Amino acid sequence: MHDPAVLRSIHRARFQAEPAVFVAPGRVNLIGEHTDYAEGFVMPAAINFATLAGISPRTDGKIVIYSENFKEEKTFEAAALPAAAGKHWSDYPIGVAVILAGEGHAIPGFSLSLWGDVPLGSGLSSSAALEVVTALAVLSLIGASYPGPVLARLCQRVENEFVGANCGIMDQFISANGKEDHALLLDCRDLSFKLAPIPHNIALVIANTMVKHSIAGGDYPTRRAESEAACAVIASHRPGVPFLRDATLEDLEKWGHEMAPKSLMRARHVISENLRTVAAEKALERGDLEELGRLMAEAHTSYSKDFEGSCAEADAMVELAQDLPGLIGARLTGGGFGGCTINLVEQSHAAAFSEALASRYAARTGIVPEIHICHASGGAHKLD
Ligand code: GAF
Repeated sequence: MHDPAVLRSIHRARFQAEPAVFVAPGRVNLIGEHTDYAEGFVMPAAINFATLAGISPRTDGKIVIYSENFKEEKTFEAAALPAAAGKHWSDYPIGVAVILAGEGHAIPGFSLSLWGDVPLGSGLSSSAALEVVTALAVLSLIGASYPGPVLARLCQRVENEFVGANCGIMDQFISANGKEDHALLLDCRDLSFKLAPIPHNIALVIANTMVKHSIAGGDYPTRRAESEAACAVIASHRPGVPFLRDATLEDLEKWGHEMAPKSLMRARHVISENLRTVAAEKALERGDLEELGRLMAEAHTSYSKDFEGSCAEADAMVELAQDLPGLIGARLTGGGFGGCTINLVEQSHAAAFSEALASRYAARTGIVPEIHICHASGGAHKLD
């Protein structure tokens, strides 16, 4: 994580004011992909890449947001917040102000400095980190606060209602509620969760394919729509199935022939992924790492073949990891179509594993990957 003292001095120099400073992490999802918007299960962990925000009040009614990453400043009027997103990085922080205003909060002028090290467009939830850290900062400025799950919902609404990305709750939830050394088995229906301890001898090795990932593009909403179309077919026979969370593989056997072939494939992924995610938490809990690895491998195949959410580079990254010493399990993580793979690796092998994977991947694809040895971190909070 970047040094908060540096952000403080950036903020002071730019705005001549002392900021309150907050942090929100990115995330990696161990298993449970495209199940969140089906009200199913996910098992993410917050990671030690994060976005920092410094905030101080202003008296001129302006909201001035500076991004150290983009070296760019953007100004808004607090009394006339934008009605629509501008396809710009500032959509995320100003979207938070818009959603909070819609909740009845009076939004004052403020200066906000942002600086993060969550790799952008890599499927590690840089945008969720940006939303959550901004929400914490603005809420503290106006003397309000929300429980973590409510904060996560508000930030999800920034994506859904302001930015225009039809994502689920996973990324905002884990950024707001992550716990050091733990993954969370999250039930996306009622937002209850179970802490899943990650043993100290397991490293989270995150391998970036360097293929850009975006959930705003066409593929994410298309897959979501296809899976929801399958659910509608099941619901026409069995009304107790509002979401694929409620469906079974037997439902697909009975009524799959009424679905478009792609819809059937998407639904098979989502339904089986829910089962795998719950099973993976149990395997982790009883220390059955072989079973955990098997479930991750199965999840990747399902994501790649049935959901068609992978890409040649991510498939290669997973395949090339298979026989490396120390690997417990590998799969593509996050929204898909690029981004990163998550590799659970025995800590003592993590460095050699990363080096070998990087050179194999470069030799196979001609792309130099970025590989990070991460650990599960705490959720968003204020920094002293
Ligand atoms: C992206 C979305 F933002 C999440 O809500 C989730 O659907 C994920 O893709 C896929 O599991 O990260």
